[in-house]
Amino acid sequence: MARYLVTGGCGFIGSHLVERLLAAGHEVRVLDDLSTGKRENLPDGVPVTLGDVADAAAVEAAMRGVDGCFHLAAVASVDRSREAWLETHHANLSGTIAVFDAARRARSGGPVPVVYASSAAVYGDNPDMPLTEDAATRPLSAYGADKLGCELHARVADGVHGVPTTGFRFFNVFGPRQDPKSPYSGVISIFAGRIVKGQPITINGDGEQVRDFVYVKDLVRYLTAAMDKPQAGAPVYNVCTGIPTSVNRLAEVLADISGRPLDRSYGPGRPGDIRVSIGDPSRLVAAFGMACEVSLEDGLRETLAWL
Ligand code: NAD
Ligand code: UD2
Repeated sequence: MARYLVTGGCGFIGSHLVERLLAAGHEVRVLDDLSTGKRENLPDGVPVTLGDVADAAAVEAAMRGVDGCFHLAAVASVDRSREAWLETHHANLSGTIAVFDAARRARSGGPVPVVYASSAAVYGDNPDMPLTEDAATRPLSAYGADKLGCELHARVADGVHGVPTTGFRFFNVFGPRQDPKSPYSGVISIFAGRIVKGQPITINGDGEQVRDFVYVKDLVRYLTAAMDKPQAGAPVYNVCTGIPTSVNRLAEVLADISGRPLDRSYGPGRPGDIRVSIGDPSRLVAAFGMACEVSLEDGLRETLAWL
């Protein structure tokens, strides 16, 4: 049994991670400002400290005595990072430095390992599909630039301060508890939430933009596996399937599985939208000995069942 801090644990991905850690018998505490997360996403009894991950004192207090930290707190929206550049920078990059800094001193036995969320947004408009971890990073958004900053500071945490870190470049994650009501949420939760209610959906641009969708329960297995075996050298891994799905196709599959008619219209393309984003999972699979297992269709069924 170990004791872990999960920042952003009340959020979509964080709550699935907390569930998995509790099921494995670990003790978990959460630091979250509830800006997008919800207390109800977690079972009763999980201690939640309400605080800002960019507040060094709050992070130090939350991390005291833990065996490891999963750092997921961030403003997870490309659109929001365009509207609120400096504000999202504080949460997304300063918050990560606060976590690495606190990890240096969190326990008497030495620095605690940190497993943190990066993003496929670091690749930006790199057209070399599928993207391997060695592909050039060319972020297009403040969000992607800050996530790349997290990876650079992870190297400092490891090389200068002896804090073991593992970063994961999540591609497009989906599943239950991804907020269908927020305009900043992922396309699957927005489309699913509307299609089941018989409401129209809007496709940005021509709908032929392509994404690599990862089911959340597949993803959290990698986070816990990385914590079990911290590595030196601040490694970073894609979390992806390598399978492309266009936004048009996604809408059709969702309508098909839910048995509802598809009422779609096409709006202007989203500024800064990436056209194609497909990852190469080879390094992930080699390092952890497991591939993503849940198909898009099965993941969509579980997502629809939760709504
Ligand atoms: P989410 O919005 O559901 O979760 C983020 C959590 O962090 C929320 O509970 C929120 O309240 C909290 N939070 C935000 N700012 C905070 C702050 N300043 N201090 C404390 N808590 C704060 O989003 P998610 O999809 O679960 O994302 C989790 C992580 O995964 C983020 O780091 C995100 O950037 C990353 N990520 C997500 C995706 C995706 O497809 N969902 C893709 C790539 C990377
Ligand atoms: C996702 C992540 C982001 C980042 C990035 C990595 C979310 C919310 N964001 O951004 O955190 O890690 O991946 O590259 O998961 N779309 C529509 N209609 C809608 C909503 C979206 O057509 O109502 C389109 C959108 O224009 C885009 C695609 O769907 O082409 C996916 O959009 P998204 O916001 O789910 O995810 P993305 O890839 O911008």
